[in-house]
Amino acid sequence: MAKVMLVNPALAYSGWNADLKKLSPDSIFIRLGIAYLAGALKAKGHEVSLADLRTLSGWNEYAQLVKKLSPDFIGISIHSVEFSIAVEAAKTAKKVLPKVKIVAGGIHPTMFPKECIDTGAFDYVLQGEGEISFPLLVEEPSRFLKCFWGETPDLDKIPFPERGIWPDLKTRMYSEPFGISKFRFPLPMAEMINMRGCPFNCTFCCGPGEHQLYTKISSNGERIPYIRGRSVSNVISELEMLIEKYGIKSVMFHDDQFIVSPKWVEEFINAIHDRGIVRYGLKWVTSSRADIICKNEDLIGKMADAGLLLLIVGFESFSPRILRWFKKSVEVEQNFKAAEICHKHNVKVWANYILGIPTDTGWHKEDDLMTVEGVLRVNPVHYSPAFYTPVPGSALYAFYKNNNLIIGDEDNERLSNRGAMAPKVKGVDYDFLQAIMIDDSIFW
Ligand code: B12
Ligand code: SF4
Repeated sequence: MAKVMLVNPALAYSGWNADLKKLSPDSIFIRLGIAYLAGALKAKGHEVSLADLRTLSGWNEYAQLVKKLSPDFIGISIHSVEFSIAVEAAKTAKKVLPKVKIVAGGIHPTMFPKECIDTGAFDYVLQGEGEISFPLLVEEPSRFLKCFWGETPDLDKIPFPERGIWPDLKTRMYSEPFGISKFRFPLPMAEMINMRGCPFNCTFCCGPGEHQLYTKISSNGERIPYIRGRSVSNVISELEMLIEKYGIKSVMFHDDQFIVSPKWVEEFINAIHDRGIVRYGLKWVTSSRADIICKNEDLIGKMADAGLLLLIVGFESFSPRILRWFKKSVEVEQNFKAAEICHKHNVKVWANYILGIPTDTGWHKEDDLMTVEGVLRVNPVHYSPAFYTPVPGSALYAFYKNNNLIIGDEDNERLSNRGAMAPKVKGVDYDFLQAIMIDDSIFW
């Protein structure tokens, strides 16, 4: 049996000593990838602990925790915006416990394994999914190369996420994560995910990164994207477990796109009716795209009848030029129509949109003005703006990097640890954006 400490380095959009009373998804959400690894490790008899940096006061407290827990292995889950924090976490742990083996995993190490190894901070990089291979690594590390691919799991056969490694899980479940002034979710709320990967190819998003992360080996030996979901019965079993164990009243499905297969969604809705989950009163929230909502109006109605309260819609922009630049495959009119459909079925709309996007013709403030006007017309229950970030692994990242447009230099480490509202791209007037941005969050 090995002692494994998992690290959630999610400081970038949150911070040390994150206050759970300040309602923000970045501070409150657990990380399901880590919880899945914990479930898989525990099922094999390993002892698992957690260092969620947001719950600590700083690097000193983290070093003390490493010393106290004295793990054999440390696994750090890394998104690009957290890369420098993850490197610091690995280096700090090595100073305290020079013999500990440190493993990097998640989307950033999958895309940039050499960059991780070159820091000298990690002993291993696991690319791809970790439920099968991470337990094997901690059992017999000598079998593994420094950098290796995790075996692809069957999503119906892996243990459910072990959320209990968060000692403050109940507080998190009772902290409504959205901070919407006009509307509250029934609590406690749990987080779940069905799909791994997204079939769309929007250029601002790290979809290509996900295509590298969720993969399988094809019959001719090539590694290919493997976008897939769980069976309806597997998702229902987890929901029933969460209702029984925690008495959850609501659930957030973190899928990139909940409606990838309308047939699956229909089956899921029938199942939650049949199992009495709708009658019990469970409410839910998830994400979708405007074009998908327009194509599936009846289904949106059925989702609403089955407890869907809120849809997070990635409108992203109301400027045709930016929608084309983002290869969103959505027209401005579809954005408006999708919002109408949601309003008609009494589903509240959370509007995600992005400001400050220079294209190959430069930055045009008119694009952002169109977006702000558009999003006002959509009348969402919550406005969720972000300043455009060139995300490593996205199709557009190369354009900003090659044209020297990224503020604060170009390497991934320096792009890390910046909040959603920090200036990221040269040539954008961020004072202007601050002035036109709509901020209706109650706490931040
Ligand atoms: C839920 C979610 C959020 C939530 C919660 C984040 C969280 N704490 O998990 C919120 C809303 C807060 C959020 C915020 C942001 N997010 Co987000 N988010 C997601 C989303 C939709 C699902 C994550 C998830 O649960 N996946 C399912 C689990 C099972 O998979 P997994 O995490 O990949 O873990 C598996 C493997 O990666 C591996 N693994 C992971 N860690 C480790 C560690 C070790 C040691 C090992 C061995 C293996 C391993 O094994 C796991 C099990 O198989 C993903 C997209 C996606 N589908 O993954 C985007 C995604 C991770 N987010 C992304 C981004 C860009 C952001 C933001 C920057 C957005 C913004 N502009 O505001 C912020 C930054 C927050 C941060 N600190 O990183 C990008 C990251 C791209 C990148 N290059 O890093 C993604 C991939 C979306 C995308 N396609 O662009 N996000
Ligand atoms: S923005 Fe949404 S729909 Fe587009 S590729 Fe990313 S997750 Fe998929």
